[in-house]
Amino acid sequence: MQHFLRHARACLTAAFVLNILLGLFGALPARAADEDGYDLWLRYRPLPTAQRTALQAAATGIAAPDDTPTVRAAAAELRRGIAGMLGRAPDTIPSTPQPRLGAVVLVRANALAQVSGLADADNLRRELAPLGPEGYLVRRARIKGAPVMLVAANADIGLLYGTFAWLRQVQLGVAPDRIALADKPALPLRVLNHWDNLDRTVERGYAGESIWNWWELPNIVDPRYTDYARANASLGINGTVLNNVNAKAEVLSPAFIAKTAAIADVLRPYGIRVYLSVRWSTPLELKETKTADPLDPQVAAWWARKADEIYRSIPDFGGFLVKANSEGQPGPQDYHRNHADGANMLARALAPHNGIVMWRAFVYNPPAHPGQVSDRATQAYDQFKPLDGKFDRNVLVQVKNGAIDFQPREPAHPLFGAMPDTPLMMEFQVTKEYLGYATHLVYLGTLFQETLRFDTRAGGRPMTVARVLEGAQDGRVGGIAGVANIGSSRNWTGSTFDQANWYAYGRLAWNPDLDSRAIAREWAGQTFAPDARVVEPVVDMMMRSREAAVDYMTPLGLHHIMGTGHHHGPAPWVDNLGRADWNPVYYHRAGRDGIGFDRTATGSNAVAQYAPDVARRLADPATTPPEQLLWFHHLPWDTRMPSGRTLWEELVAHYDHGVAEVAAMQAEWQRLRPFVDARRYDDVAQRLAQQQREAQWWRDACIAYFQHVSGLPLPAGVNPPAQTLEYYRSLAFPYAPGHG
Ligand code: GCV
Repeated sequence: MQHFLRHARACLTAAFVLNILLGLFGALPARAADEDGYDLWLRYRPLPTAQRTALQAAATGIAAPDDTPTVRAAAAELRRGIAGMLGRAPDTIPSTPQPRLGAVVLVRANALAQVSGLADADNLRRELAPLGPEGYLVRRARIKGAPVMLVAANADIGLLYGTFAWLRQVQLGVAPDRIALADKPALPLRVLNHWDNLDRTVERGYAGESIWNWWELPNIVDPRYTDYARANASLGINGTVLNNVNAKAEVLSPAFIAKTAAIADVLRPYGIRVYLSVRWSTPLELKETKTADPLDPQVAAWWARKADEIYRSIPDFGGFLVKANSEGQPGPQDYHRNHADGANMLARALAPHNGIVMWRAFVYNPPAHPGQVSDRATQAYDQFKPLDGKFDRNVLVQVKNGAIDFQPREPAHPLFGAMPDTPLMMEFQVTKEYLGYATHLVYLGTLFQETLRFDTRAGGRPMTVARVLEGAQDGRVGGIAGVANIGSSRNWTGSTFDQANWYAYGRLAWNPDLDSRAIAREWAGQTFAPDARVVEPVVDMMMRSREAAVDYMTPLGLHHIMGTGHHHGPAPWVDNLGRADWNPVYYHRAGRDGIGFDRTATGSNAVAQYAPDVARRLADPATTPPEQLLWFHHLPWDTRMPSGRTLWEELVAHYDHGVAEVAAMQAEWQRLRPFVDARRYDDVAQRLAQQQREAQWWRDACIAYFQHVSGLPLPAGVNPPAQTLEYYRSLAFPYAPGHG
């Protein structure tokens, strides 16, 4: 009895304390049901009661013309979204002549007149005119005095984009009657680049196999392709390159053209065109020509015939992406021709069909003489700048965000702003080859934003990279590409937080001026719950995550000191690879005298490739952004930093800070436990724990190595590395994923 009373008292006290807590902080939600992440940000979970009532009134039915696959896809998405959020499906009602009160009405600009009783039709048409073929208008309107939710556009794809935009707002908890949107994309080409091989392996892929099941195509079509299309269309992505830039000739065989056509059929209603990466020497390898010289008429004729063949199966085929004379791939230089000769030959084969060529500028050659060291960072500019204005109108030059290779931080590529007479495409890497794969939580929105907002000062005036892509220099608009992080994993990207990188890429592709924090908020609200108690900590973790990775991997402008081949983990000591510019020691140049790559006039003079205003700033360590210091300068270890520390002390402090940041992210995630379903919570928690171990490893191995080469003692109060340098050097990762 005594025991019972004690127990009852304890329970009452606990209940009392809980009541007070709930009174103070609001009711804790019951822990949500497990989710596997398949639904991405299109979860459409039931809304809280108040919002549900509002949506119920605003979405009694869907009125949409039932005449094209794209509009049908929009109506289906509306139905799915509303049904999910309300718990009951909306009615389907005719859109003309008069949809009823509270309907969501999809209408094309040229059909506005047929909606009888629609107030303001003329104004609506005027508002729509500048929004172009892909834009949309979403707002309340009145039909015979009754309020409706109008999604209007000049073309079907705008109706689909507008639908997704409206659903996004509703999912984020915006009251339906307060949603008013008018938007259009800034860039016409918003493309994903899959580095997917025909055997379903994925180069630099960390999310399972390729989603393209080439073996089973074209007769067996995975429904996942439709969900892929929905997710991309929800962001406005309108193109996808299906295969790896390290391409195989077979992708242009009749069998693979049929497989590509089957994928194109699924993606078409969602406004997504398919493209293929092509191997320069394809006709030669298929033994259908005797050379691959771009100026040989037989070669040009072969490509023209091949283009005709493709377009017979895929009338809206987008075109080719080409990696040529890069990392061992064949190209026009094999025949002493230049990149423009090669790109233009392909462009002429595609031009009659309105196809385009995306020609990559990711090139670097071995030094002409053994022992000679040229700066890899200067080579793309050296090869492409002289070709400005020499490309056909349907060629775009695709430039990586930085001049080396998707490092945790790179200065913007000097080609942006330097080719005013050539449309340029940005190439970002969404998959995290150098950023901890799908294991580390690193939100790339901040990285993308940093490059897009970089002021090139081209022409001596403000000119961000985003404006360059938008054609501010001569009106020829470019595009944007992201190396996809998508695979066959149930959650698509290998981890929940890697979904955010796909999301952020797509949103910035639509509007390069969007703010990465606002994007993170949108994503978190849709992916977890539109509840500030979840969104704010999640966003905080995301916003600090990339800087944390830079700090524990490559602080202060260090770069390319990762493990050989797989790029996993630290390996600053590597000095024995076949080419000088594959070795980490080539990039950090650390020794007794100091550390960093001198890219000023006393070194490789890469700074001179930037516009004069930028070059001047980067030439002087005092005016170089501290986060890029060792990218541009080789400095003595005792250089005094703005913080008052020496360079050596500063480097160590950054490594320590990176590790501490991961610990802070872990703690933040632990506090989110009550708000996130157990399955996703545990998965993220395990990844963060692994990230913590690997951040510590990066920090320890790098400090051990740089201490060894500098001969300096550890700064006071700093913990020594857990293991010896020899231990870190001995680690091997023979089966690391994604290594082509
Ligand atoms: C597709 C880096 C990657 C390669 C990739 C290459 C490229 O070197 O490590 O895997 O190859 O970039 O972008 O072409």
